[in-house]
Amino acid sequence: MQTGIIGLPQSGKTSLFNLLTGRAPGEFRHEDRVGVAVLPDARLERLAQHYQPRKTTHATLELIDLAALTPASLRAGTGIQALRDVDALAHVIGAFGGGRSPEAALAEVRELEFDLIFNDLNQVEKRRERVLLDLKKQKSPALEQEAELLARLQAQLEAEKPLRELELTAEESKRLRGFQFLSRKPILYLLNLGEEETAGLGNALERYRLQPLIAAKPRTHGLALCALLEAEIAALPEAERTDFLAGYGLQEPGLVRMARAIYDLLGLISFFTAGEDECRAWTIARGTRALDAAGVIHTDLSHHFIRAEVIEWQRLLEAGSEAAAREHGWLRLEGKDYLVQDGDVMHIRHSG
Ligand SMILES: Nc1nc2c(ncn2[C@@H]2O[C@H](COP(=O)(O)OP(=O)(O)OP(=O)(O)O)[C@@H](O)[C@H]2O)c(=O)[nH]1
Ligand SMILES: [Mg+2]
Repeated sequence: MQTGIIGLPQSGKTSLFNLLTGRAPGEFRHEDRVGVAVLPDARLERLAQHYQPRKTTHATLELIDLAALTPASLRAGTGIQALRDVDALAHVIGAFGGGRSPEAALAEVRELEFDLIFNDLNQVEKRRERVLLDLKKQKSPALEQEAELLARLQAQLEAEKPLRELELTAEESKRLRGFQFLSRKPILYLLNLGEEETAGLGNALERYRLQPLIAAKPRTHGLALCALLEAEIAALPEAERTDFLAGYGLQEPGLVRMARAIYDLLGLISFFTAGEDECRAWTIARGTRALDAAGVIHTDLSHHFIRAEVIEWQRLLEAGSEAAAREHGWLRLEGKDYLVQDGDVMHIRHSG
């Protein structure tokens, strides 16, 4: 799963991409715009503190630093086409340097949304015409269903609403996947503020009137940060970060919130395996069965799956050890259809 970092020229896309993927600030490597970001996870760190494993492995996110969206690239359709292949969008709104008023930031968000909607509408109309033509030649329940679904999509788009806000069944969502609709992609709005505004990071989304575009909208998140401040935080020794952040009234770096928001938008959760050898976070989609989660660790584990021993990470630490948790009766034995929960620590019992 890949998240595309998008936005207007000089909005801070590459700065944030570099920070998230651990590249040096100001490192412009145009040839490799795809990078991997580590997902910071305090739960995993707590487990590692306890087990002192030889190795600690965090979950990761794949990011792509896409070319700036310019009026010309949007008009030509090339800027928009590049967004098709990604699974989620992180839209960086450059609001630093005093160059951007709240009105302009809001207009930017609205314009991009309009472009996404317009592009999807074109695609839906074309496909719907085709399906209606086919239906004239030959009736089929599958085609009729598709025509009905496309009519709903068209109505949504004509009302200038993005497809991500449309309630669809899992079956319908699946059927749409091949279209790669742009306004269906989950989106994170990242307001990149100037250093002079860091005191107001906490309520920046309200001040920029972005809150109504985000609040209560499905698969839409927003947060404010300052890329320059994030760079300073990243350069600090671990031990000094908490105090530095507190000085700005912050509890954690914006990058951490950003990575977590993207992970959530993608519908991903983590489960853990923990031991003296390795403590590790594994990435699965929300709603994954234990059997399939076992397969993420190793395909053999799903082939020879017997049961999963499961305990919530906090509970395990409270017990002090797996053996103690077992004695307390806190370790549950779950079958292959158990839906793995975010924060579960699992041990897969297997044959062979
Ligand atoms: N003052 C200030 N400058 C910033 C901030 N974020 C980015 N910049 C500067 O803005 C310039 C552009 O940043 P980039 O990260 O390269 O922006 P970009 O969106 O990748 O730019 P393009 O790829 O050219 O579209 C750089 O000189 C950054 O140092 C910020 O939060 N505050
Ligand atoms: Mg760039």
